[in-house]
Amino acid sequence: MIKHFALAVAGIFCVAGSAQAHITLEQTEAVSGKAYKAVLRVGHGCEGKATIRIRVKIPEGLLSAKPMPKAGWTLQKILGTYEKSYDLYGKQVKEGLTEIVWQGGSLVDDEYDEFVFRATVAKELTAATRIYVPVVQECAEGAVERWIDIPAAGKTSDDYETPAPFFDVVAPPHS
Ligand SMILES: [Cu+2]
Repeated sequence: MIKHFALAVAGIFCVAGSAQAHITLEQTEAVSGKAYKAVLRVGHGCEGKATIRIRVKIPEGLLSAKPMPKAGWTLQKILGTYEKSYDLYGKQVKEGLTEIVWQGGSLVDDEYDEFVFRATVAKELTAATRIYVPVVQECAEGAVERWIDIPAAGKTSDDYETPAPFFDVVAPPHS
């Protein structure tokens, strides 16, 4: 009984600080007002179980998000209204994808894969803003990992077991 419990606890989270094993974004900087290609890196399943569904919350300020189709997976695109209206190449936009879901595939725990979408970083998002992209990873047998932790003041993502992937907005080179 005790042994079983210990194994279960050890299996819940990755070792703290092993960012490589979490779900993270490949490009940790995005230029304000420009397109950003978000590559979500999935380093493992949930407690050893295969990943069967990836749900991504598109954060406020990432406009006109478009997922990259992925062989073996079907896409679900959830349209929503932004909290604010944004100027996108002279046009006001206030709606777009607010969630993207890849499902129907199976990524076993000892293999690696990437899930990609592209979006425009609103120019209203100024340099030095950190943007979090919450992801829910669903696995076989109902297992789930919620990569949704956004650090409280005075903390960093490293302080959390399941940090949300993030990137930092940087200023355009010549503006
Ligand atoms: Cu991990």
